[in-house]
Amino acid sequence: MPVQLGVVGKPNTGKSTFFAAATLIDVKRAPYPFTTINPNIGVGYVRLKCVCKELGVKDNPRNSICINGWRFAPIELIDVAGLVPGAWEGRGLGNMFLDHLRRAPALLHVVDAAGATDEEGRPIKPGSHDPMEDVVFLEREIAMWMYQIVYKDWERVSKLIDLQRKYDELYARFSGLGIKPELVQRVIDELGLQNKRATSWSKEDVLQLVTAVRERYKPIIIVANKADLDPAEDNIKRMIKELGSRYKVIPTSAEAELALKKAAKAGLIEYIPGESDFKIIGGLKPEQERALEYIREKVFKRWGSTGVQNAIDTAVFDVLGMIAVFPVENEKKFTDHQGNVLPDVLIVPGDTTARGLAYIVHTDLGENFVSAIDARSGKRVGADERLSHRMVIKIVARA
Ligand SMILES: Nc1nc2c(ncn2[C@@H]2O[C@H](COP(=O)(O)OP(=O)(O)OP(=O)(O)O)[C@@H](O)[C@H]2O)c(=O)[nH]1
Ligand SMILES: [Mg+2]
Repeated sequence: MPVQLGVVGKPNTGKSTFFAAATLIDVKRAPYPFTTINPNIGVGYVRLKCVCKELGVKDNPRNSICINGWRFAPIELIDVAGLVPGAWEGRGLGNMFLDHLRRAPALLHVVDAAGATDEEGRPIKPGSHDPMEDVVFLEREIAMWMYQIVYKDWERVSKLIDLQRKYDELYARFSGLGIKPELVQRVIDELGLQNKRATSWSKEDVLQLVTAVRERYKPIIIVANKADLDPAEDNIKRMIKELGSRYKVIPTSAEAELALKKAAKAGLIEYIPGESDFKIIGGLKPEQERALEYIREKVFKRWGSTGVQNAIDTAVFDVLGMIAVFPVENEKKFTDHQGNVLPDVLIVPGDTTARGLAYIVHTDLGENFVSAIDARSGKRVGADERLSHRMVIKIVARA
C-alpha cells in the first residue's frame, strides 16, 4: 500500500484544492466552510530524480511516471472535512471524521496563509486573521482527538495496566493510530510515566503523552496556502521565522497548481509539477493568458514554484525520511522479466533492509530471500543491510 498523507485544517483553506491539484480528481471546492463532508481519497505523486539518465537507459515505467528525468511515484492523499475550534467536543462536524486519518503517518496542515478566513473558515478581508493561531488550534484539536481515543474508558484500562504491570491495553489504542508499541514505550519512559501507577495518571499526563507521541510519530507539515494573495507574503515570512524550528513551512498556491495542471492537460502549456515555470504551446484566450500571467507574477516570481509538489516531497522524504528504490530482475539490463526497463519505483521506510524490501514486494520473496545485488556496482547486498535512496536492486530468491 502506498504511503498516505492526510490533508487537514480548518474549513475553507484550500484542502480540497490541494487534493485536486495533486491527484487531478475533480472534487467539490467552494469559497465557504464545510464544502467537504465525506473524505476524498486519491493517488498523488512524490517526485524524485530518476536513475534513467545516470544509467544511460530509456525507461518503461509501470507503477510510476518519468518526465524529463523526473520520476513520479504514487502516494495516497486523503482530504477530510474542515476542523473548527472545539471540534473535539462535537462543534462543527466534530472530529470523528479524523478517524479516517488513522493510517496516515504524516499530516499536511493546509493553512490559509493570506488570513482571508476567520477561525471557523468564513471568508473575511484578506490579511485580517493571523494564520499562526490556526497552527496552535489544529495541534490542540489533533491532540484532543488522540486523547479521546487513548483516554476512553480509562478507569477500566488503567486498572488493567496496573494489574498486568504491562501497557498492552495502551499500546492497542495507539496501534489503532498506526503507532507501534515500542515507540509508545519510549515516550512513556522519556516522560517518566512508568514511575507512576496508570490509575494515578492525570488527564494532563495522558495529554502530554499523546502530544509527545503525535509530534514524533504523526508529524505535521505546514502548507502555507493562498500564497498568491498579497497579505500571505509577510505572514509566511513570519511563520517560517517563528515556526521554522518546529515545523517545515511550505508556501503553496494550490489554486495555481490546479490551473497549471488543467492547462497542461488541455494542451495549452507544458508544465512539469514542481518546476519553476511553464511554456505556452496552445492558443490562449485573453482571460487564460491573464490567469497564467498572474501565476508567473504572484507565485513563481515570489516563491519559485506552486509548492504543491514540494509539500508532498518534503513530507515523504525529509519529514518521514522515506527512500525510493528501483527493484529489477535483471541487474545488468535494469529490467523486469518482461524486459521493461526500470519498471517500478517503491517508496519505503528509510530503515528498510534488503530482506525487508523483499517482504514489501511479496511475502514469498521475503521468505525465499537469498541475497540482493546493487545493480549500479554489481556488489552483493546483505540481508540486513540498509538500502539507500535511489538504489537499483535485484533480489535473489530460491525458486
Ligand atoms: N487565492 C487562492 N485561493 C485558493 C487557493 N487554494 C484554494 N483557494 C480557494 O479557497 C476556497 C476554498 O477551497 P477548498 O479547496 O474548497 O477548501 P477546503 O479547505 O477543502 O474547504 P472545506 O472542505 O469547506 O473545509 C475556494 O474558493 C478556492 O478557490 C490558493 O492557492 N489561492
Ligand atoms: Mg474541502
